[in-house]
Amino acid sequence: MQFSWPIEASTAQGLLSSSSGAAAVESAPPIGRLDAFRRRREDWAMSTLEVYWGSGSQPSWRVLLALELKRIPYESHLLSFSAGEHKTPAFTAMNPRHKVPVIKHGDFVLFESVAILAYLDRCFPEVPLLGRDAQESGLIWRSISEFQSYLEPVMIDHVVRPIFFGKAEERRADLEAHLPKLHAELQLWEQALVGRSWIVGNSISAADIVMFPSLMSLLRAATRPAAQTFQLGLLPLESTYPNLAAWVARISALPSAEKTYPPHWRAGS
Ligand SMILES: N[C@@H](CCC(=O)N[C@@H](CS)C(=O)NCC(=O)O)C(=O)O
Repeated sequence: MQFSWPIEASTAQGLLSSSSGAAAVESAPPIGRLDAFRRRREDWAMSTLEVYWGSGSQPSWRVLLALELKRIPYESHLLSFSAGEHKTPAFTAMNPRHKVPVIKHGDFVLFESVAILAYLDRCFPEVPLLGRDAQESGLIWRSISEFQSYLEPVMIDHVVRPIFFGKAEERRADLEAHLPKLHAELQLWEQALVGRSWIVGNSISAADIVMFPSLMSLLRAATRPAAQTFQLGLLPLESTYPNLAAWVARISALPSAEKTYPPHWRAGS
C-alpha cells in the first residue's frame, strides 16, 4: 500500500521558517549563501518519508495518525508479523529491537513512536502536535509521560495482550488483580476530560494521539470472546466512562482516524 500527496507549498514554507532564536542565527549561513541554504532545506523537506508499520500495532497507529493529521506525504510499508517481516536483516538493521514503527526520512532512520512524533513535529510544524507554547508543550509531555508510566503498562501488558494472544485464562489471577488499577487510572483520565474535547488545549495533540490507539485496543479486547468470562467493567463505555467515550467517538470521526484504522480489524479478524 502506498500513499502520496503532492507536498504542499505551505508545508515547505513552514520548514523554511521553523528555526528561530539564537541557534538559528548561529547556524544561518552568510547572506550570499542563503539561497543555497534554503535549497538544501527544501531538498530535505522533499525527501521521501517511509513508514514501516504493523496492523493493530498501537505505536504504529500513533505515527500514521500524526502523518495524516499533518498531511505529510509518505510511503507506507505494512509489515506482516506472521511472515516475520519485522525480523529480516534489512529491518533489524533499522531497528535491532525488531519493532514497528520505524520511519526513514531520506537517509535518517528513527524508531520509537513518541520520538517519531517529536521528530515529525519539528520537521513539519504545521498542525502542531506538541504544543503552541511552553506551557501547552509541558502539559502534553506530562500527559504522555503519565499515560506511558501508569495506564499503558497495566492496560496493555496485563489486560489487552493476554486477551489478544490467548493467554487470558492462563493469566486470570494476574489480569483480575490489575483491574482495580486499570479503573483507577481510567477514572483519572475520565476526570481530566470533564468539559474538554481534547486532553490538552483546544485541538488534538500528541497526548490524544498517543493514548487513542491503546484505548481502541482495550475496547476491542473487551469485545473478544476470551474477555467474556471476566468482569472487566468497561462496556458500554458510554455508561462506565462517558467522557472517554465521547473523546473516543470524537477522534474516531476524524478522517485521519478512519483512514488509519488497522486493516485487519476492519477485515474482522
Ligand atoms: N516503545 C515502542 C514499542 C514498539 C512495539 O512494541 N511494537 C510492537 C508492535 S505493537 C512490535 O513491533 N513487536 C514485534 C516484536 O517485538 O517482535 C514504540 O513506542 O514504538
